[in-house]
Amino acid sequence: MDTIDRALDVGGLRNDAARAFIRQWAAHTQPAAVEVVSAADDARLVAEALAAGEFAPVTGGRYYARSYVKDTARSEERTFVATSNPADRGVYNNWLPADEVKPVVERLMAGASRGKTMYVIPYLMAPPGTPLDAWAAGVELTDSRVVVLHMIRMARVGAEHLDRLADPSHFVRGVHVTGDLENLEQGTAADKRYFVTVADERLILHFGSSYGGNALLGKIAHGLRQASYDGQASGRFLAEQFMLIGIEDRQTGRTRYLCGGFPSASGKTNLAMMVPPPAFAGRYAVYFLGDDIAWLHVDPDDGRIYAFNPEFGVFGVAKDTNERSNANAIVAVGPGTATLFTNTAYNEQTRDVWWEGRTPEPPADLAGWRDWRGEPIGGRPPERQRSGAAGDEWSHPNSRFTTALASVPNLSPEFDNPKGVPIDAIIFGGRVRDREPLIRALTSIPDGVYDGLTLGAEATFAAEGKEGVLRYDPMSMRPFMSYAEGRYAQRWLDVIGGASQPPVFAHVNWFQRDARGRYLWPGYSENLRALLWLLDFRDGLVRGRETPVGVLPRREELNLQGLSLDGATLDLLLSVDLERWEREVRSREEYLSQFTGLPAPIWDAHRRLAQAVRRGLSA
Ligand code: SPV
Ligand code: MN
Repeated sequence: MDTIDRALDVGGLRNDAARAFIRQWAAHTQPAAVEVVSAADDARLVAEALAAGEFAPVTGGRYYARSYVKDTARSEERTFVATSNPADRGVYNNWLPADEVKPVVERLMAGASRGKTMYVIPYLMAPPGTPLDAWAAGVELTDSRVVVLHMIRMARVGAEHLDRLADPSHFVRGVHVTGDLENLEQGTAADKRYFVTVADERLILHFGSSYGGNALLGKIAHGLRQASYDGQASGRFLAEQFMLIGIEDRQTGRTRYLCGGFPSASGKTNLAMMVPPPAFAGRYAVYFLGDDIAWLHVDPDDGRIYAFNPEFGVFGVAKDTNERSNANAIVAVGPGTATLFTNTAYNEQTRDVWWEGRTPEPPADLAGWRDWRGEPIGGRPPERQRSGAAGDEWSHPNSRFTTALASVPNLSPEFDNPKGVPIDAIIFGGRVRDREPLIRALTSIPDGVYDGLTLGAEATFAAEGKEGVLRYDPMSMRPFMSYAEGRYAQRWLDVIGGASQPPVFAHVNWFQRDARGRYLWPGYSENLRALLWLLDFRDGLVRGRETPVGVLPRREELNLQGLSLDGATLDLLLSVDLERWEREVRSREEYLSQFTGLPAPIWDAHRRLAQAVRRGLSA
């Protein structure tokens, strides 16, 4: 018996197909050793990471790591979906023929793990026992211990997850090779990074990063890209970049479940960890099920849509996370949670972390503080120490915390229900300055699906695009699309249309501003008020006001108890600027025309909206 076989035996990895996969890739990337890991290895691996200098200690049994300076975020330009079927090419999925791109990545990976350990991470992207378990198992091979420690928090990790498969060879095969980060020419024309999901082979090959979705293959590559492909290939489910929450009404004893998509930086994690406003705390509770991914399916027993979060942890943006924006997150990353912080600022004397927005001002005493690059703040010229200007931040804008679901204070007891929770409402929300009202309900499935497909967030100077121009992000899946958008829209119509009690759809916007640029709505906890209106609307307890763009709350239908908001502001929040909408309709026409095979009911919904807006304007 050779050393690889022995390592697999020691790690309890009995699955023959997995063993063959590991042997094949070990022969190719040439690691010095192979090691199977499980969640039980966490403490030992943390100790090794501390000893190796990959982690620095944070008080309360938490840890800190810096990434390579040019490896700080998911790269959309270097991410590709490959298949053998050209019909899978979409507008957003960067489709490549599998036989063309596979050899390119394989060449980059050849011998690239020399001298390192190849960690074998068997994992499950689902609560154990789910009806979708045929699509949930995977094996990630990685040459990074830090990646292993993140995966242990973000997914259910252990060889046992491969022992229960109905078809033992049906698991996602993921290969992650870090590569020589200092010589990959990131962001240039000669960029050597490749993040490829070969979706029709269920094979994920990621080369050239050890950050977030580039390297934790269970999360985005499997949980979203591969899963959405599997969902349509099997006809069994949808996989979406959605948060998932429960709202309990203690008066009726009922808990209702909502899920929904928001483009990045639109507050999904804050929404899912929401604390009800003080005036509501006695009556309502909000429960967290997930902040980034939901798999949706129709339950054969009652015909309703059920959803679960396939993840096991939270990989949250640190920036602006504080007691007011997200009190539950502050607890979830607190002492005793074994949280991993990446690319925040770090104090090597006090073993503390800080990020922009954690407190209004950075720590007053600069002693021991280093920025995310590892440079001492005290070593900067005084005017750059606390300017907050771009480039002077202490933490990277995409710095993150990684913590287990179990540490989230408002975690729902249903989070690991294998079937998921029944969905009452699906919401979409972007960051829109002056067109989208606080909330508008959509009463037909095609109208709701159309609304999701036309979701977007306004570009800022920081992101690509012209200031204020909408960057469309269908269902918030733009970076995670795995097949053509027309077919994707049809899948949505089929799945939701096949439900016995379809959820109600709504569009929300917490980011409306007045002419002077001030936010009209306080957001955060107060967002619960809009969601409660939606549930009342679904139950027929309120009727709302019909407008060309959907049903809006009447002023008196929103529960504003404990919130001081003047009448003029409220009117603005619940108003529809039809002239802005007319421009939006034209821009949607252009956007939707890019997609081939968009189903007729989607175009019909678009024309209905266009006509209603026109009629409203001439009324
Ligand atoms: C996102 O970018 O939407 C994430 C983080 O959830 S990452 O896993 O890096 O993709
Ligand atoms: Mn995400």
